[in-house]
Amino acid sequence: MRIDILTLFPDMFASPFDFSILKRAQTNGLVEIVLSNIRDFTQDSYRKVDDKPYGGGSGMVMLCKPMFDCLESVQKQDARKGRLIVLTPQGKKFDQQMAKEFAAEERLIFIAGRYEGLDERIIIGSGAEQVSIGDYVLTGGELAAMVIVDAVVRLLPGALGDDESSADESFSDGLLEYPQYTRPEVFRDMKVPDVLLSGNHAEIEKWRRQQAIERTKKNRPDLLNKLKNED
Ligand code: 6GU
Repeated sequence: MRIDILTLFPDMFASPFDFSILKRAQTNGLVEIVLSNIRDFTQDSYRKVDDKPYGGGSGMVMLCKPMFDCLESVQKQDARKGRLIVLTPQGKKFDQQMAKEFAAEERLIFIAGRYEGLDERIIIGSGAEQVSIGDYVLTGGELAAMVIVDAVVRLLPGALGDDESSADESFSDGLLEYPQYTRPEVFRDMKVPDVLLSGNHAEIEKWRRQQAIERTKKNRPDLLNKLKNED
């Protein structure tokens, strides 16, 4: 998979992509992440990427021209068309289902906006999908892009080791994950539940399922309602 990210701050991405599973996925050739600086596609001596909004109001709006020049240059770098995504709090909310869809693409192109927003014609003219990572406002799309890339890359076949399977983790069956324990059996008077030491795999399965349901009921009742409505 190839992932392109168009941003004014490519340096923000160095460290998050340089550790653990994401680093290994790149080294092993599962994913190539290409960062492009929108400012490199300005033509004026100020290297201007934004301007005041028509109609007035606070903040600055990102210009069409550098963005489209950057996007068209990026698109030409590879024959794969890819899925184009603009990161914005106005977008459809990203979730595990969307992560799975994205992981099945051969190329993803993300536009990370800064400032108060993008000229609407960037969205209309490029045909990009708008995606948000949640109901809060970030200073730009960069952190959202990192979150999405992380969630997608770990789903690529071969990205996780045998002992890191994504099959029974939170959200994979619509429930939060069950509680996990490792050694020692007792830590500060807190004991590992007996059932996990019993060796009875059927009982362990049953316990884990119950725990997952209880935890979901307590922390994320909205997920349970979703499950019910799908039945
Ligand atoms: Cl994608 N961008 C910004 N600026 N804020 C957000 C977001 C995206 N998703 C949630 N908040």
